[in-house]
Amino acid sequence: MPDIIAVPRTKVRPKTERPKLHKVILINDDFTPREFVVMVLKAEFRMNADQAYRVMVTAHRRGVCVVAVFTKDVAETKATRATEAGKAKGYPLMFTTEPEE
Ligand code: TYC
Repeated sequence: MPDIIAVPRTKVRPKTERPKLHKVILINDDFTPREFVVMVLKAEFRMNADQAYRVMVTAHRRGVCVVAVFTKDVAETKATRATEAGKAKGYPLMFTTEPEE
């Protein structure tokens, strides 16, 4: 009797998890000048004047505003650089990051 070789008919497709994106969040404060916030947003996040102004005003009115999403490394680097830009001028300007759901 010939051997029966079972051929698996289901394809194994290993799922590659997409790396989670991280939000950069701008936090309002009472001291950093509006124009400075706009300048940092333009420089670090490559926003135009209009985009930067809208993000700044949203944080000013609501307390926080999502600036953009990036991979974890890029989000953390940009948030740190932008926060440092404020610190260098003596402002308490703060950018944080958090993973997207
Ligand atoms: N609230 C600041 C002011 O009135 C401006 C400001 C906006 C500061 C957004 C931080 O994330 C910020 N001068």
